[in-house]
Amino acid sequence: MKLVLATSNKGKVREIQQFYKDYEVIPYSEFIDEFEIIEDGITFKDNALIKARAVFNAIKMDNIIVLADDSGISVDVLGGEPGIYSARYAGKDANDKDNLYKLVQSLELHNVTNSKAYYTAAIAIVTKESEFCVHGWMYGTVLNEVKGDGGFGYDPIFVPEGYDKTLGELNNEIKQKISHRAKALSLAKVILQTL
Ligand code: ITT
Repeated sequence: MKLVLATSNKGKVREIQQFYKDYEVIPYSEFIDEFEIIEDGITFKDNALIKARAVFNAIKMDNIIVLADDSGISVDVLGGEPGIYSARYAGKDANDKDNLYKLVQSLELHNVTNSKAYYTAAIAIVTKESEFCVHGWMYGTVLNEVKGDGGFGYDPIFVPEGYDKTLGELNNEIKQKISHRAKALSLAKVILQTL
C-alpha cells in the first residue's frame, strides 16, 4: 500500500517509515513541491486534517491515501503550553533547537527544574471517499537540562514515565514502542487495513 505523508518534518518521516515497514511511505515532496499549509485549527485533530486535506487536494490523484501528523508537547507548569503551538514556540520561523531552548528558559522563568508534561499526536487519514483521525499520548517529565541527541524536537529534555533518561539518550527502539506517535500509528493501522 502507498501512503503519502503530508509533512515536511524529517523526524516524523523517519519514525513513520520505521513504524510502517509493510507500507511504501512517501513524503509528499516526492510528488509536488512543498508548500505552506496554514494550520489555523484550534486542536491537534483540526490541524492534522487540514494538512492531510491540503496535500490530498494538491496532488490531484484519486487513488492515494494521505496521512498527516499534528503533534506537540503540553507542559503542566506552563498551563499546557506550547501544545498545538509547539512548532512555533520560539517564533514563526523557529527551528527545533530554538523551541527546545525556549522551553528550558520558560521552566527557569517559573523557577522549576522540571515539570510533568505529555506529548500528543493526532494522525489524520484522507482518501477520496473518507477521512479519519486518531490520537496517541505519551506522559513524562520535562527537564531544564538538554541531554542526548537522539529523536528530534523536544526529545532531549523529555523523560518518559518509567524511565530515568531523556528520549535524546534512550534507544530509538524504546521511543518507537511507547511514543504518542507509535500509539496513534497503531490505531491508524487498523483503519488502513480496511481501506
Ligand atoms: P509538519 O506540520 O510539516 O508535519 P511540524 O514540525 O511543523 O511539521 P507540527 O506542526 O505537528 O509539525 O509541530 C510539532 C511540534 O512538536 C514540533 O516542534 C516538534 O518538534 C514537536 N514534536 C512533535 N512530536 C515530537 C516528538 O516525537 N519528539 C519531539 N518533538 C516532537
